[in-house]
Amino acid sequence: MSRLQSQSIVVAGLFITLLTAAAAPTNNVTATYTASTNTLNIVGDAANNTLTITSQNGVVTLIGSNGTKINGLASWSFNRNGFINLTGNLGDGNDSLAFSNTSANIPMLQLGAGNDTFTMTNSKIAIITLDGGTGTDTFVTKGSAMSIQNLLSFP
Ligand SMILES: [Ca+2]
Repeated sequence: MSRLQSQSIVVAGLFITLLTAAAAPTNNVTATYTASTNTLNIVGDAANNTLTITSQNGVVTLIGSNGTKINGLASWSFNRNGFINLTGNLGDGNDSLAFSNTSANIPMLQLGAGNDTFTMTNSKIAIITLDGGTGTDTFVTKGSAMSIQNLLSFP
């Protein structure tokens, strides 16, 4: 009797493990830069995507942290001097996007469901539409200049 119970527990444990592995998001942000429209598009997955976008010497770099990869890499860059257009959707999860030393127009950026954070540091940003999605979202600015038209779904 006790041997049978032991086998049942093992089988149930395996089943749960397999389901968890199949549902786990990879925590990757797909980033593309289209030079003709000067647009950086970022698409997150269901994980808690955490990334920084920063600029130096004509190079814009996206850096993942807390397990987030950018196009499967720890960081990803493209050449661009001056402002960029930023679009995208970070999807589900508690996403965190930090914007540092970069000038940008944001025609449309969705942070998706979850408790998301958008932080700007030493940046110049014109936001047309920033949609926080469901959840309790946080908007932080440090030493930045910005103009905002639509800030949606923020407390
Ligand atoms: Ca996400």
